[in-house]
Amino acid sequence: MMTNMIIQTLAVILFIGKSVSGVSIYDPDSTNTTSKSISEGVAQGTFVYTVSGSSSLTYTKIYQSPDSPIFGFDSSTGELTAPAGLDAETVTSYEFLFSGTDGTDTVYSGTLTVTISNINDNPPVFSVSNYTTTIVNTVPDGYVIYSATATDLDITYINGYTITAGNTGSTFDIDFSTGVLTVKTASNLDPNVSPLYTLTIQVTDGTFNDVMTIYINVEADLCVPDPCQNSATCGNSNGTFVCNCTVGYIGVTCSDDDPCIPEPCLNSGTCTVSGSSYACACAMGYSGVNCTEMAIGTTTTITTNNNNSNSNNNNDDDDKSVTIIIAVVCSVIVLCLIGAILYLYLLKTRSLCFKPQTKADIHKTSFHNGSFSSTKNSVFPSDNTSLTAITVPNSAMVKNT
Ligand SMILES: [Ca+2]
Ligand SMILES: [Ca+2]
Repeated sequence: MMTNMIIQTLAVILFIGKSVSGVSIYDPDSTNTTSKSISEGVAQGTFVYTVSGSSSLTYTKIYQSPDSPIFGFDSSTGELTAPAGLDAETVTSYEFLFSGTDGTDTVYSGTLTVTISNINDNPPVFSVSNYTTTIVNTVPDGYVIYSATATDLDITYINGYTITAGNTGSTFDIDFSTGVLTVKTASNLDPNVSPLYTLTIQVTDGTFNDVMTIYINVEADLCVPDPCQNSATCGNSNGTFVCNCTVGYIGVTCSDDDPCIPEPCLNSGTCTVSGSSYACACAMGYSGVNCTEMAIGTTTTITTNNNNSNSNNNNDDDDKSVTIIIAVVCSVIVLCLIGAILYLYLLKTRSLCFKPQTKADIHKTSFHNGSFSSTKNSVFPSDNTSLTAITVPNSAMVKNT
């Protein structure tokens, strides 16, 4: 577009005010444009447009965008013709600019736009070439089996879907517009008669076709009679039944109570079902089967009440042993403290009972009724040495008669 504007601007500068007699192409400084539409499927050389009806000028295609494929152009007649390889899915329009000269003066056209219209020149293609599924023999009429989809590179297209083979007894149906495959005659479904259907699905855009294969296995419904208990819902999966239990029940048939309801794990522990039992994932600082025990120096501890799990029971025993050891150590410390206090008390008491006496005090002592008396200065040292440090000789004692 920028190139186009530059060319037109130059044309205005160079040829403004000039005219070429008998020329019907566009005034170079006008904004006139015109358009033309051709099919992407036209043959090479097909006429597209005539720049001018005059035969007295020599014409030039001075501009084409995009520049490929190159449109044909006759400089004497001014005819524009289609190239080979037009593709509406790639380029939807082209723009052109022309000039005409009588040998002396030159004029330029306005912009010619050629639009490329779509035709159905691309086939539809299925997203997958085959699909396998399994249904049970109790599904109802209208049961959706598969939704076939095909893509088409054409700008616009209409695809239609049909079953072309394998639909024994018209057991199945497919929507022509949407490609949705359903069960049409459910009463035909019998795994003992036809355990497998192989359907050929075709898609067409009216010109081109594609096919895919759908394999449908038919199995007996294991949910009839319903094996699930306590209001559970039953489903078939890979040749067996699956019970979706309601809250509070577990087990293959939902016949067992959920051990996590009510919540057995305390102190923010998390309960998970483990077989027919449960396991508590304890919060930091707690341990034990139900996270009721304080854990010392431990992080999260997972325990279980599964009697078959010796390892978890051993963990509980270890926790108890640690607790007992700590209790014993504390008791010993307390007893030692009590013993020390008692010992100090006894020492103090004995000290008071046997307080050292001075020699004056002992001098005052007399023994009566067969006791002994002492003579001053014959027994005791001159100082106040305690009594226990003195030996009294027998000669110093006189028995009173
Ligand atoms: Ca098509
Ligand atoms: Ca097309």
